[in-house]
Amino acid sequence: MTTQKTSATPANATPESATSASTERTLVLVKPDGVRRGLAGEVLRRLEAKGYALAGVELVTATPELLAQHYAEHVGKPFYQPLVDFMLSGPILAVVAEGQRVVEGFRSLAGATDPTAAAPGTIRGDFARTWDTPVIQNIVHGSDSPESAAREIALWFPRL
Ligand code: RTP
Ligand code: MG
Repeated sequence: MTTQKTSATPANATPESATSASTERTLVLVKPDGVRRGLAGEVLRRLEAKGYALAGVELVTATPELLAQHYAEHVGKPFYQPLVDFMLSGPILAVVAEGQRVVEGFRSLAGATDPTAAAPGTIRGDFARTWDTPVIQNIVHGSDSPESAAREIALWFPRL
């Protein structure tokens, strides 16, 4: 009996290893509420199960300066200081995920900003709810455009 390869596709040509000019990166943050509740692994699991690659993972404690840059678009809004206080309330798992259309793809995995409205099956829909807190707590952050992703990755992973 002869042994035969069962696939004509070389192992290094699987979709999982394909990087190209269209490969995108996004910044995902498991916010302090997510880390406190032991959901960091669940967020990584969902990213990997969807097929995205992890290009960087680091547990970090934010600073007011880093958050002022990260949330520059929200400086001056009524929820800005509560948001900063919340993001300083514990460690954050910072993740760079990679794949075609990953920015849009992770926003879809995360679900709506308002966790009460977020669809079941999404991270926020499954694991977050509304509380009587000064700012919405919704487990994860995901960059909202490839341009935001590049800016945010440079802030959280200066060596990547
Ligand atoms: P994120 O930046 O965290 O991925 O969330 P997002 O794009 O869905 O929402 P964004 O408008 O960028 O707001 C950033 C985070 O601020 C908190 N937030 N609280 N009215 C409120 O209390 C309020 N609005 C926004 C949330 O934690 C939101 O994710
Ligand atoms: Mg945002």
